[in-house]
Amino acid sequence: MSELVRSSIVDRVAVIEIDNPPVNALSAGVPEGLAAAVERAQQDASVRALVVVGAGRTFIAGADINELERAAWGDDHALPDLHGLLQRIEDGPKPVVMALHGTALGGGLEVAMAGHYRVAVPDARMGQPEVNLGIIPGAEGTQRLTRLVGVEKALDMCVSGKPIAAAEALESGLVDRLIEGDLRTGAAAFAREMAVRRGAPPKTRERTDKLGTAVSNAPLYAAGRELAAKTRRRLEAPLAVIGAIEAAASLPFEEGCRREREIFVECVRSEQCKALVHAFFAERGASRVPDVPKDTPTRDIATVAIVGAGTMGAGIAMASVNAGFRVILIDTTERALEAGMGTIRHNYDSSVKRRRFTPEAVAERVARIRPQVGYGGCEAADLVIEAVFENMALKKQVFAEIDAVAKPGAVLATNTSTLNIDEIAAATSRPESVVGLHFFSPANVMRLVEIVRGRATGRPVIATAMALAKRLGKVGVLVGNGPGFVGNRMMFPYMYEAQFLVEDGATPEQVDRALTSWGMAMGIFAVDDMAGLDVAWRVRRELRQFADAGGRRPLVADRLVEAGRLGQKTGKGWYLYGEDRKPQPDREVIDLIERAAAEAGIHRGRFTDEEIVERTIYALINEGAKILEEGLALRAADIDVIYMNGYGFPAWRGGPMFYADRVGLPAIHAKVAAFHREFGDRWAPAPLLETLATQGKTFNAAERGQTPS
Ligand code: 3H9
Repeated sequence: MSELVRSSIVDRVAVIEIDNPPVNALSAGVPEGLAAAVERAQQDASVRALVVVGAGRTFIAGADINELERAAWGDDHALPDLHGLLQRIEDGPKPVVMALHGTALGGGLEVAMAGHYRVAVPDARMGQPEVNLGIIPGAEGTQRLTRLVGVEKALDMCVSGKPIAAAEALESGLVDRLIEGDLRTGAAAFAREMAVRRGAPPKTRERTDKLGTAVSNAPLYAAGRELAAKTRRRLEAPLAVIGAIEAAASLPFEEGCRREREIFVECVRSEQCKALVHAFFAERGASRVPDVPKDTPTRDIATVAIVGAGTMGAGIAMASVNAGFRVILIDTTERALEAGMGTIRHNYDSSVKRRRFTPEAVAERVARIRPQVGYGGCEAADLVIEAVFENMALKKQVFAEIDAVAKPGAVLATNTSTLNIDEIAAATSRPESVVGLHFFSPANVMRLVEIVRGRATGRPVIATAMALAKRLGKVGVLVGNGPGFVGNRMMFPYMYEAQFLVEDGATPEQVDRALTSWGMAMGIFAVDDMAGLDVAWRVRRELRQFADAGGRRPLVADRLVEAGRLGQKTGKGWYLYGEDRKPQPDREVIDLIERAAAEAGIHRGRFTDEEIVERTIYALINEGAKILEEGLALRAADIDVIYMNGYGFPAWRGGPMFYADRVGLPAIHAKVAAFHREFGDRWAPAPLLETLATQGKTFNAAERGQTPS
């Protein structure tokens, strides 16, 4: 018997257990082992019913994404095919009960739906998240799910990729019973009950009662497409999956399955699948730090003190209470604290309106935040996060004060987005406890945290910061201590190039449109307005490295700040903002740009969207290559994770470094070298880009061992 699948018989019920840690993925050997165990139990005269259950923390979390990745890169042998297994489960004469806990996702839910019945523990979740990997369910999931829950619900689950809770699964017909108490015992009892029912056990594939008609389904498909276009912009799989659900409702089961498989295979081979699978592993790989092994001891955190109740501090406080921590929110005046608590209440109010939280849950969270003037009580904090103004002198003063009150063993973190961690740590008597936690605004929403390692930062402190990011539901990426760390350092050449394009003849609107059509969540000028133009202005003054770009100084941004145009908060920046906060082009800005260009003797021309994208995105890539070479990022994939989670880079393009790999480094290098000749020093190709391009290598290949095609 395969060790991945075990069977035992308890009181005439065969309990088949899948044991493939960590998440019982359907890796090679699991489907075969499961099919053999089902076959044996069906043949065994002493068995009346079967229960399939997952060992460890979950039922099956889906196909093995490693195999999927190999298939995406051209290895057809790795393409998972579960048809034989599903048929064997569904066609057997004895009832098969799928017992779900943890998460039944993707191929896991597909296996579960081939069973005759499903039972689940109340905190189990079920979903078809395949679209997040650029594919659709490929093991008859679209066909069975549509039959079990109906077209509307199937569309919702498959297009959004979001799992549903067990209670919702029960209500929609996906699950037959919830089991309180021990799952195996409850599932076996349920199986015995079903075994005495007359007739053959029900087959999902024979059901037609929820399939609707062409007329009743047409508006549902239209709504599904609208939802996909709105919420999953430019993604191919969410639209593709609607085609498979249409097939489920309009074709006989076998034909529907064939159609689903065709679409699945097409999606697996797509560029988007390669990128999204890269994103999946890149995110998980980011937590691996070579000299900080997984078993590094971490410090316990229950109470978090946050110094600074501004927008950032308030967002971090929300993220912290959402994760179950107690929070002390510190500022220098009652007024500042009231404003901070006001921001927090306002944000939670809108979550209640959007039904994300109940009013009771919000009240409980807010009650866990203790606003406080001064550092009294700060000695109780296990972690202190400084979130004051971006100014070195102020940060040093705050750290000296924190050092005086924080208990031994507390982690001291700074939320600086650009400043030198070592200098900040030197203001304390315990630099080994100091780490950067660079949250992104709004901190209660954005998933990225750059964890900045100073020269003295201790390994347990890094491990604690990594664990904290996970507990906060965020993705932590370790970066080195250089100006701007990784994300913001790359942002400057990208942003400046956009500003030069505007001085050279484009408009902010044209640049932003080119970038958003290419896939960026927002245009760079809209981002600058949202962050506040004074932020970059201050950085330009604080850090000489960012004052210009290889000799050329942007002309317009400073003038906008001097004119009081600080972005959204003042109602105008690169754009004009009305009540609706939508950016409107502003003639005044265009005049200012034209004047600045004329004074500097710049000849203004025209640009295609392609030129705009190349100048901005390639600036990002070239800087990324320098960062990689300097060791500020551990791997190219980490840079990808940072850009996809913190800067609105489209995940379906896999991040800037993965995108560069796919375009081909020789082509990127040739273009960068041409820009170098045309525009001078700021475009000097990164030596690493040059080397890899010459050797025919890629940024990401070494990391995942994949063969770029
Ligand atoms: C599919 O099923 C296609 C079918 O329709 C077609 C069939 C023909 N495979 O996330 P975590 C690893 S597509 C391989 O940190 P958590 C993960 O890399 C699949 N490995 O844990 C990590 O490894 P490491 C549809 C997987 O508790 C470790 O497990 N299914 C897989 O925060 C822990 O992961 C999905 O898309 C996998 N399927 O969350 C589900 N899943 O420790 C994807 C995880 O070496 N998975 N690993 O870094 C998830 O959403 C989360 O992992 C899960 C656990 C919620 C399960």
